[in-house]
Amino acid sequence: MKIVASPAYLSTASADFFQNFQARLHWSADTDVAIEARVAEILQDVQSRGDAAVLEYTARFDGLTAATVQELELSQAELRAAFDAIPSAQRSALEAAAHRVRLYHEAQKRACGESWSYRDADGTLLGQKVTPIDRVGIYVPGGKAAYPSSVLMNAIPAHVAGVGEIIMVVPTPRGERNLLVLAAAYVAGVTRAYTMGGAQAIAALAYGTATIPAVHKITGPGNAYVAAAKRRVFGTVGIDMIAGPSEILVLADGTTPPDWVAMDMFSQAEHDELAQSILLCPDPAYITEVQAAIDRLLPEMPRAEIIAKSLSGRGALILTRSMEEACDLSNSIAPEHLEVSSQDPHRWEHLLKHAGAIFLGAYTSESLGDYCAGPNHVLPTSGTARFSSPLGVYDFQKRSSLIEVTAAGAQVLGPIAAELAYGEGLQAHARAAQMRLV
Ligand code: HSO
Ligand code: ZN
Repeated sequence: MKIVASPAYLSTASADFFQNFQARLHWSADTDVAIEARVAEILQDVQSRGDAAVLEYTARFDGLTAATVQELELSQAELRAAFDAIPSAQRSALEAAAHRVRLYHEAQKRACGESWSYRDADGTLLGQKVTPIDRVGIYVPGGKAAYPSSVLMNAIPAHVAGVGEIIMVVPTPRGERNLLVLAAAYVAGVTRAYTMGGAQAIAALAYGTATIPAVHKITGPGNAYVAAAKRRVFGTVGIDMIAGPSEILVLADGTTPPDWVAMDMFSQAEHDELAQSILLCPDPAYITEVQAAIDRLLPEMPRAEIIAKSLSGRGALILTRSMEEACDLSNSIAPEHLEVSSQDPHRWEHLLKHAGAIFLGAYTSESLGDYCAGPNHVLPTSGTARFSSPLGVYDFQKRSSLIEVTAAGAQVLGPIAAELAYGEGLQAHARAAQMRLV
């Protein structure tokens, strides 16, 4: 049977555009109550029985039996051995990608990850001290979404931030290790790794066990159980975002070869049947060419079925009245990845406000950003780019305010504080400030 990918064809000029557009866009992140209940039970169990519970769940869900949790630990020598065992072309690519991702995050740290302070006229020192989180956990999914590139994208910013200990967990069904994932852990500077996954691994990281030290923050994607577990341990530890399916929005002025755009749309669609690929373009003839490229290229794709389901179920080719209108529409979607496929991308860039990552110009395929350009590929999805940012060095740091009031400064601040403290009925506050007045 011939596989076809038919994204919805929509025009902003048609009367029912917004209705159809909303229907396409909608994605429900509703959590499954059965999953929630199961996860709550697992978390509780690991919290009370520790290592023994972790071992039982790992045997039951991953078919991996071990007598102790130490046996599930991968030593640095084993990570190194994995690196040595992969083909040399993969070794070089991993190192080149890691190098660029490191440089980018070092620049990010210099720009917005350093402590700062100033003194006011009385000599009072005010500032912010930036410190790394002591210990973080990185979840790496097993199975179809086991991405070595995601190991780099999570561990490198943590390393650059100065995190003391980076503990990776990766489900390893029946003990079959993913060498490329372990090699990436080696390259990225992971300090400890355990072959365990699921809600039980999240629980072990959040609460700690006799063997596994509790971490202070957990990042990294996972399945519905892992997402539910991360939501539940939030508060005990920090978490990153809960990622939805991948998304790409291509804003095209019709000057990029249509095959390039079709393949870029495939590149996100191949992640997941629920991934979303959207083209916005003011030129109807170009949209027809992209659809023709989709039809021609799809049969060559090993993941044609996933791509077809994603494009037919959630994809859209949208004819806009102008590039300006396309920019507005893109802002209303706030996509994870936004490609500005134009010969003059900077003309449109200043109109674009909400996107996880913006890829400028025909040569900037989103896939380069996924692996090796440098910026992080962990990005806000499902419209959350309206209020959140890519994973970065700042996610592995925290900030403490610094205040040093001089004797002269205390004379200025004391009366202000005392006045407000009496207003709030808090006498000790007021008197503490007043005692320092001369
Ligand atoms: N595009 C994905 C990341 C990824 N792509 C990993 C390939 N490997 C996140 O949006
Ligand atoms: Zn990708």
